[in-house]
Amino acid sequence: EIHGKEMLELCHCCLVTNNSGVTPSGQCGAWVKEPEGGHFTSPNYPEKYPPERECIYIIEASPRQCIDLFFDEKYSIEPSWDCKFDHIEVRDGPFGFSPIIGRYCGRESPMYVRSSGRYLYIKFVADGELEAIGFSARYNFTPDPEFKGLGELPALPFCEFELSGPEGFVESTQITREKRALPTEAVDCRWYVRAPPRAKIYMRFLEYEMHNSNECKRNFVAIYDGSSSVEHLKNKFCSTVANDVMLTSSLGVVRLWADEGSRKSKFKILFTTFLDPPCEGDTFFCHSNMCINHTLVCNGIQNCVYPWDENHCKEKRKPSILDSLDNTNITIIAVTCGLVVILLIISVIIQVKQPRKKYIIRRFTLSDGTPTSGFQQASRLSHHTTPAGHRNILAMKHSYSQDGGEGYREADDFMIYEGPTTSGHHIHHHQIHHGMPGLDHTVHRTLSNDF
Ligand SMILES: [Ca+2]
Ligand SMILES: [Ca+2]
Repeated sequence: EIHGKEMLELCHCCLVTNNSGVTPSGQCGAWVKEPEGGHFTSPNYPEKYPPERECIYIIEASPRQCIDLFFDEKYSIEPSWDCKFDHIEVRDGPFGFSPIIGRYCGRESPMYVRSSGRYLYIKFVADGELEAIGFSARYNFTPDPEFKGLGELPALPFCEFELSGPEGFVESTQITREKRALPTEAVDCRWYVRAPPRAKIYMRFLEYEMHNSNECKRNFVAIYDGSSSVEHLKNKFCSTVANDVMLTSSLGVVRLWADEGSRKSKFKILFTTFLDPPCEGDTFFCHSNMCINHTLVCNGIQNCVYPWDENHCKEKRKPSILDSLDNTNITIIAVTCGLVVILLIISVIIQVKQPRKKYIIRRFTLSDGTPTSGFQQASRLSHHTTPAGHRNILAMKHSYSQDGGEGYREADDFMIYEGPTTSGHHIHHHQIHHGMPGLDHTVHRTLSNDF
């Protein structure tokens, strides 16, 4: 048990100070790691290397350090034009696409290489025929001249997190929330995201901002696929954008490096674990080679690469809108509605009261009012007495068609109800109110005083 604990501590030490790796592991020669450096060789060195072999060695130095790499003089690789058969390739960075320093074969050796940053990528390739003794390389870590004067970096706080489940958030705010580091301290934090066996992990950036953008030595977010070892480093972001990452293993590691002056660097990643199709049980098919947990459908978070899991979720969204109405909102709506109703009532009262100076109400009935005729007529005969006492009679005949198609029709006969008449007035204005065809009509006639 004590041995196991020691191994763990040793391993942790390796990760921090000498996180170097080789792929495929166990097939690519020897690798001795020491705190200040180490050495590695091609397979079988100093015997001939085997045919059909591709080995990738990645060296990682601690923050503010770079790498000096020396090749042993006892060196030989099958020569070829442009080194297109067996060769060694050295790159300045952790990836196969990092800037190339050189490609070597025959008797030509890289001799000495210094990295510009914390990483070196070395690839050794042997084809199917003609072998040689290969190479042996030694490296040591040295302070990065770029950080001269800053001195040695103080010990970094231990900062690791464990996450699991069908989905979850990896976020930089967790560091301060859980008091893992002071705001003035540099951090090198890791989040281990564990999916069930056979499952994979999709990581989507919801938020990403590096305080010192494009200064990769000062701050970056890295994503590893399989372990936190450098050979499993999949992406490293330090510019203005970060892309979503699809992992192929069930262990994802997110790492944030931020020096003392970069602690405003922040990110938030949504991780979703998924299985390959065909989708079994009640898993949901994302249309992008992902089967996700059914609980992630319509949960308000886009888990699929395209929002298939959040489409057609209206039934579930409706109550959420109602739920969002709190008491204040309801009060405001109620008061507004009440005011509108009161204003309406007031305006109706004013409308009704104002022209009521003098009304003459006359009723008449259509003698041949056929209910289905679709038209109605309102006719009026009005008269008033002149000051001289003579009676003038004004007769007006109107016919209205309600549907427009019936056209004009004259009223044949009508009965007139004569209300009280007044003298000394002129007809000035009238209003006609329609009822249903054939029903009694009420005609309001307004008379106004001209004097
Ligand atoms: Ca060869
Ligand atoms: Ca979802």
